Amino acid sequence: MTSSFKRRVLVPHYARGTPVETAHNPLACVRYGGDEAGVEVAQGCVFMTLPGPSPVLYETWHPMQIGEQQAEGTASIIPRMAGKESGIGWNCEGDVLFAAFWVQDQPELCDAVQTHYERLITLSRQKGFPHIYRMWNYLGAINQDNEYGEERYRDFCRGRAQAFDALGVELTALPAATGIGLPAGGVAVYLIAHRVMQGVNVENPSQLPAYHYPPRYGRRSPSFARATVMEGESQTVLYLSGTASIRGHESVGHTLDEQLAITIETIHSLRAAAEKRFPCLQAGRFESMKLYVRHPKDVSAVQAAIERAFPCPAGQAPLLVADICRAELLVEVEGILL
Ligand code: 3EB
Repeated sequence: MTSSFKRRVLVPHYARGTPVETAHNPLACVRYGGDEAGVEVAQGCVFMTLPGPSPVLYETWHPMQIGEQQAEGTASIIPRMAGKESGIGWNCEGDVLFAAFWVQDQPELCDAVQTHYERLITLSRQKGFPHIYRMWNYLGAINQDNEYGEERYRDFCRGRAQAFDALGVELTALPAATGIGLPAGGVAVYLIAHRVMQGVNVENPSQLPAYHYPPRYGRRSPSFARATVMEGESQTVLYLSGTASIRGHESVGHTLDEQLAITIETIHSLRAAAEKRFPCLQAGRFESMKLYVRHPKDVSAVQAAIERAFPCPAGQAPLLVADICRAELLVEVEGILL
């Protein structure tokens, strides 16, 4: 008898204002908003809270089937397992893993970020999920200087880059990511990883790869790919990194309207590059997006423009007011296309 098992990846679902943490048995629930930042594991779920104002946004993570595979040994029937070890909350089921940390604020972020990043990646590998395909990074006071006069985002980028170096991750193997500010506190990082499927990275022809940004943006370049694609037999999923108004390596556009137009154009050009390699994405649409806006006054304009350019299912393009990793950037957009 040949048995097969479902090949799956993780996708988010968004809800506002209501405590849906345990709805539909998610692997993880990220709460954007709350006083007590942190990561805990309870009832077979990772709960992560990021500091911020109410109303709270809940992001729950669910396995989605993208194909069937012949069973190899017992890989098909790995049950859900969750835990917290050396500050890393994790939860896995079958071939998908969610893992996260929260680290308290530090006068200099680099060392704490490097240590926790190495623990996070090492834990993913040790649990059997070496293929990290998407990461999120949120840090307090992202555009402020640390004690040594270095912008905290740049300080963070050093720690992250050193961790990837130390663990032998090649630049072209870095996952898609988001890097965004928080109103307060330290550093929150989470990732999704796969047991057997390596994501395929796509760069954007209109932008320099972030890992090749010149030193004027920081001593170490940001460690991320523009997008990572997970290809299944029945579904292919594109995870789009946080995307802002950047051409080459330079921020462009002073007004919100200019930055919005360039951000949308940048997403189209990334999508076109991905479709060349994965033609099935041509029929795809954005299943969800997350919009980040620096100034509250720009909220409705950003929502309207993105909704027009990339219609998503109702409620699945939530917006967060947040600082963005370059002080001149007013808007950033991430998304998942399938
Ligand atoms: C950019 O393109 C805008 O540091 O992880 C976007 C996505 C950005 C991820 C990160 C930063 C990050 O450089 C900023």
